[in-house]
This record gives sequence, structure tokens and C-alpha cells, in this order.
Amino acid sequence: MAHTETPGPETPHEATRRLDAIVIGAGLGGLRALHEFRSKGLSVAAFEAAPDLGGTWYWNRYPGARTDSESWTYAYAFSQELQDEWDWPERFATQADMYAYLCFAAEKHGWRDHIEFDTRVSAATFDETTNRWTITTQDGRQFSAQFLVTALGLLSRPYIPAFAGINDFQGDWFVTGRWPSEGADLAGKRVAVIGTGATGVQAVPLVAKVADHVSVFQRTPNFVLPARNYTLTDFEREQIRRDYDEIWAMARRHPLGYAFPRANRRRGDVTPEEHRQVLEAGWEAGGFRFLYETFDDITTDPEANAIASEFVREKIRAIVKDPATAELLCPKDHPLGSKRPPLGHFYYEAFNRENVEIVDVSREPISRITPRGITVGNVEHEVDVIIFATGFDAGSGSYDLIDIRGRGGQALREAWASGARTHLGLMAHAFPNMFMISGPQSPFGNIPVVVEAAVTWIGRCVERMRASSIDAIEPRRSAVREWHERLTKFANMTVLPQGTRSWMLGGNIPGKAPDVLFYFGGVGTYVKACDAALENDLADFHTGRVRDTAAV
Ligand code: NA7
Repeated sequence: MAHTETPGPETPHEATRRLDAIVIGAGLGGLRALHEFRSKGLSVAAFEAAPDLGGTWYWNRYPGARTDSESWTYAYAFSQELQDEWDWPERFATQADMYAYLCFAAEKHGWRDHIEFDTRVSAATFDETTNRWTITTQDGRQFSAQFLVTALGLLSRPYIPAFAGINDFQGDWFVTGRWPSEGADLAGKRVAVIGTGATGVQAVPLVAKVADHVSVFQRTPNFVLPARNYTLTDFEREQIRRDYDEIWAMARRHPLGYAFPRANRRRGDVTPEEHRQVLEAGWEAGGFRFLYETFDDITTDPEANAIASEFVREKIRAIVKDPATAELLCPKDHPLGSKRPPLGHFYYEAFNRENVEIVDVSREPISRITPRGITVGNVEHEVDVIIFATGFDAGSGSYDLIDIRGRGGQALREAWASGARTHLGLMAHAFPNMFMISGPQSPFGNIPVVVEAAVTWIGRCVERMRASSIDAIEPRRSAVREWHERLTKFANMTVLPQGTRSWMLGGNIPGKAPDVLFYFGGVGTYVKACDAALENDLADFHTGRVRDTAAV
């Protein structure tokens, strides 16, 4: 470790190492935060549970894992060198490309020396007398810092339903979000894929190419939009490099942080024929362009949504040859965009293969896992391998795994028992100097753009604190309450509340308090809200020494 290690005589723990900042997590967000503190001359160390960096792009090595954002915008905007030197091979980056990109960035900026791998943080405690955080690692070591950054990942805690008999299964089983680095041997096997969210949808077509048979256990069909991936040419890469300033400017203006122009078109602006043509063009353009370059009111106007939803159903019926299978694949109980739409790489086409079948578990659920397979009702489906593509405990899920104690020993787990509460998705009341990246209540959208906004804000906040001799900061209760009201208002303006068991609202985890986990008001308005929070005399925050403000 190259970071500053000065034994802190005044700390209660002799072995405590003192730093300016501690970052938990070395994924895309944690690495960016590490860079921010280093570039400001602060001593910082990152702690990562995995043996290597990458976060999402370390763990999700399942067949077909890719970004759903166009690769050149799923990248760091802060580094001109990275933009100049890195070549994106395809429109949508594979897991391997993303991992290689993050390794390249780490090499270029010297990040690895400041990361402790294989190190899970089990606790983090704030001390009001010193205004510092002490973290404890699972192997019992302690480190202290004025600032704590939790870059725990938006979707990093895999969820596996508590199926009866799960431990009896005699075959191999894998969780997509914890895919073994040595890979999984699926060749010639009978494979079950449980789950048809973005992950299952990416995995099925590739698993089908090697497996003897694939049974896709589907509870809720999704609106799968065609990705239309392609290999980038040198010419396209040069164009992207040349246009990067405009690309990032566009992404920052876009509600979800994508470098797409607004459609500037609503349902009533066109004839039914034109409407159809626009949707066809969006379908051909691929990716989320179908949602965002066609009509601006697809997720807010029920009629515009109904037309787009029916359009996708027609496409499914046209692609899938067996009418019964096509009907099962057609979503009918939720509108397009109320659950996060997956991008497919020949997903619907996979159901035209002889070796792929759909098992409908919408009415009759999976009743148990047996030694030989999966039982639905009275029917046992015998398989050699089970792949759980059953999602994540999003947003707040990873926070429950660390015993985080703020002012007065308050436990974050308890503070958030009935729903996460933050200001701007960046800080929580009673947890001074703790900054969250891609945490609950941060904006929903293209992650690198959201991360850049958050980290820039954190860097400016820390600079401001140092310049004004503020040594502790935390949001006021009123600011936290207002942020929650704002989140709820924006979510309710859309089709989101109609999404059955949506992870965006915490609805996919049995027992989790349903709540709006993200800000859907747009990345642009989010950045403005962040800017405003740093101006206006930091009116949203208590500042100073926390023991002075603890009673407020
Ligand atoms: P998702 O989108 O949460 O999908 C999980 C899938 O697992 C979904 O189809 C669920 O069906 C299914 N599921 C969960 N529990 C069960 C049970 N008990 N029985 C049958 N099926 C079940 O997670 P992903 O990993 O695919 O995607 C998460 C995000 O990662 C994605 O949106 C991208 O942003 C990246 P349900 O819909 O609940 O009926």
C-alpha cells in the first residue's frame, strides 16, 4: 500500500491507520472516487471484497454479459487520455471489454496501489469527538478517515429466492451475478435459466448455443428491445473521439444520461401512419433509442405507452414462430417502461430453436428444487445445471451487509428499515461525512454519467469544507424529506408504479419496504439540484463540528 499510514496516537485503536478518505468498493464508481481524492492531494485507500477491481464488471461474467448503454458513453468522461487511447470494439461492450477498460484506466492512473483486494468491510463507525470514520475489515483490521465513500454498487447483492429444496440439487448451479472466473461448463448439458430480466435475456441465446437443452423459467415476460449490436469501425471510433465533447454534453442533458437527442415529438404531433413509421425507425435503431428517440411521452402518456407496448407485442408475434410461445412471451400485465426493459441480442429468436423451451411459472410457481431439477406444480423438469438470473437487492441491499453506525451510534440498517432516506442520493442525515455513489435515491440512468455527477459533487464539497474549515457535514432532516417527496412525485408522473415486482421500487425482494429507490427527474435537473445544494450557504446541511450540531 502506498497510501499515507500515520499511526493515530489519539485514536482508540493503536493499529488504526489514518487516511483522509476511505472508499468501499473498487467498481466503476469507487475507482472514480479514488481518483478524485488522489487528484486533490488527499490520502485515500479503497477496500474491495473481490480479488480484483471491476465491481459489476468483475462479478457478472455470465455468457452474454454486456452493457446496455453504448460503450463509448459507458466510460469515464474525466480523462482525455482514456478517450484518446481506448478503442471500443463494439457498440455494446462485453463484460470482458469493460473489465479490460477498467484495468487500463487503473493502470494509466495508478489506482491499483491504493486498493486492498480480498478485503470485505464489515463495519464503519463515526466518532463524533474526532469527526472521523473508522472501518473494520472482516479480518479485524481498522482504518480511519475523515471521509467515507460507499461505492457499494447499485446492483451488487444478488438475490436468490428461497426455493424449497435448493440445497438438495445434485447438479451444478450458478448465480449470474457471481459467475465463476474459470467459467461454467454448459456444453451438452440440460440447463435451466430462472429469470427473464436483463440478465436472463442476455444469457439465454448464448447458453442455447452450447447447451443440449435450455428451459427458461419465466414468471413475468418483459418488453425486450433489440440491441442491434455491431462492430465499430476505425472510422466510427475516430468520429466518436472527435465528437466526445458533444456526446457528454448531450448525455448530461438527457433525462437518463444517454447521448441521445430528445425526440421532441409526442403522440398528438403525428398521424397514426407516421406514428408507426417512427416506432419502426426506433426499433431498427436498436437499444434504448426505441424508448427515447421516438416519442418523449412513452413512459408518461398512457395512450402513447399503449401504442408502443402493442407495437412490441406485434414484433414478438412476428419473430417467434410458435404462437403459444409468442403469447407467453408477450407482456400483458404491465406497461412498457414500468419494469426496466432488457436489451436482447436475438433473445426472441432463441425461442425458435429446437433446444429452447419456455416454462411458464406465472400462475403456478416453482414449488421446489429437487435433486434432479425443478418442480412446477406436479411436473418435474430434469436438468443438469441451474442458472439463477433472479436479480439483485438493488440500491440499499448492499448497505445492509455492513454495520454502518453514524452519529450517536445510529445504525443505518435501522434508519432505513422502512426505506432508504438520503439527500440527493449522496448523503444521509446522522451519517456525517459519508458520501454514497450510485446509492439509493440517486438518479436512474446511464451509470457513468450519474457517477461523474456524484463524484464531482463530492470533490467540490470536500474542497469547500477544507476551504471553510468545516470538518463535518450532514444533510438536514428537512432536505432529506424534501428529496424523498421529489422522488415520489417524479416516479408517480410515469408508468413506474404499475411495474409488478420492479427492482426500481424495491418490489422484487420479499419483505423489502416498497419505496422509490431512484430519482427519475432526469440527470440534467439532478446536476442542477446538486449545484444548488453547494451554493446557497450549504443551507441543506448542518456543518461545523458535529458535536456542535448533534442536537439539531
Ligand atoms: P431482474 O430484472 O430483477 O430480473 C430477475 C428475474 O428473476 C425476473 O424475471 C423475475 O421475475 C425472476 N424471478 C425472481 N424471483 C423469481 C421466482 N421466485 N420465480 C421465478 N422467477 C423469479 O434482475 P436482472 O439481473 O435480470 O437485471 C437487473 C439489472 O441488472 C438490469 O435491469 C440491468 O440494469 C442490470 P419477476 O419479474 O419478478 O416476475
